[in-house]
Amino acid sequence: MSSNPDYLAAPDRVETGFLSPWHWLVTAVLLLAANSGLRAQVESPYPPQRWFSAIHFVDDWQKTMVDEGGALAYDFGPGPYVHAQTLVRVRTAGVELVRTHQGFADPRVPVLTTRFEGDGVTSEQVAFAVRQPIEDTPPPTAFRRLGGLAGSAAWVIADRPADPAFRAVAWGTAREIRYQLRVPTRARRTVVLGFADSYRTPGGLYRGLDLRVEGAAQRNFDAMASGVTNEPQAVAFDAGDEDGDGWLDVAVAVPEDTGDTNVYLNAIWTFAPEVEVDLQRVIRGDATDAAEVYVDCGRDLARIASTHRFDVLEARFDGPDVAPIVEVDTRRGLQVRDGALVDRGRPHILVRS
Ligand SMILES: [Ca+2]
Ligand SMILES: [Ca+2]
Repeated sequence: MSSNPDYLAAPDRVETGFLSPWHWLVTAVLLLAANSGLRAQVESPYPPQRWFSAIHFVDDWQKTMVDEGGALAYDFGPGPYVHAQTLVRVRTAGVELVRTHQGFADPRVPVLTTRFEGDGVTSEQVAFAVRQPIEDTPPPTAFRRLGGLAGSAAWVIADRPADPAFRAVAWGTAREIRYQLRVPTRARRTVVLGFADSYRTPGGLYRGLDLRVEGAAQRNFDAMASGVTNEPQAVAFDAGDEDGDGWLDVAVAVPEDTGDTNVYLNAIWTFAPEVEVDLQRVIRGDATDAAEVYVDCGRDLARIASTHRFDVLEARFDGPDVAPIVEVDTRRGLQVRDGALVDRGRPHILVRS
């Protein structure tokens, strides 16, 4: 691209006062490129082996990605961040399809096309998102999350029968996780926090957690002290609304001596003081019906979303005897119901042909 001395000298002539010289220079370069009539081409002789393309909207609560193989990719976890814990792809039985193309027709429109070929079969798969406002006011919850809402709906497959709330996890990236639980003013409650770590292995990085529950003494907790990955565990607190605001404050904070400043929390239960709490029953999910407040931490964004989100993967095949297969690889606890896969009672994956 040629440079034009008149354009580069332009900052000296700016008199309006609100444009910085830097802003003016950037704008001028863009105009020059647009007027040149040239089509820029970026060559990538050494592409990465793996990549993701975004198909969500700028202000979207759901950030869906598509991997280099055309699969919808979800549930990136708090370690390792780069692996999707849920992948949805369409392939064909008995035919090895190889990707021949992937790209956006227009970089400003998040509709991604991936093409495949193999054994006389071709396939074109188009991924895009659609959203629709939620008209109904969501029912009030007896809890709320403060600060960041980061989390993953599919991080843990517990190593034993456990409450489904252990799967999804709230996390704080170098900051506290904070929840407030509704209680009668100045009431006391037993608060149980649930943890399971799917990332670390025995002897690995130390990631302790400082647990702060209003009205109870602070405790330090390390789920890997047991030496078991994916083990659901629970810690009970004799808590109370000491400041009389009608909320019990819960925080999982970063200890000073930690080797990993990212903290996590899988579930919360509160019980009336007269309820005898057996932590093994809580872990199994057998005490959840007796809880006054039950929080499946890690699903916070979906709970407060103002739009429904639909991701569409439209797959077309051309060739003899094509038998498409929808393949779902996930840590979510999906169940088949009425021809759909449902996640905790809600439709999650539908297939139409
Ligand atoms: Ca959870
Ligand atoms: Ca309080």
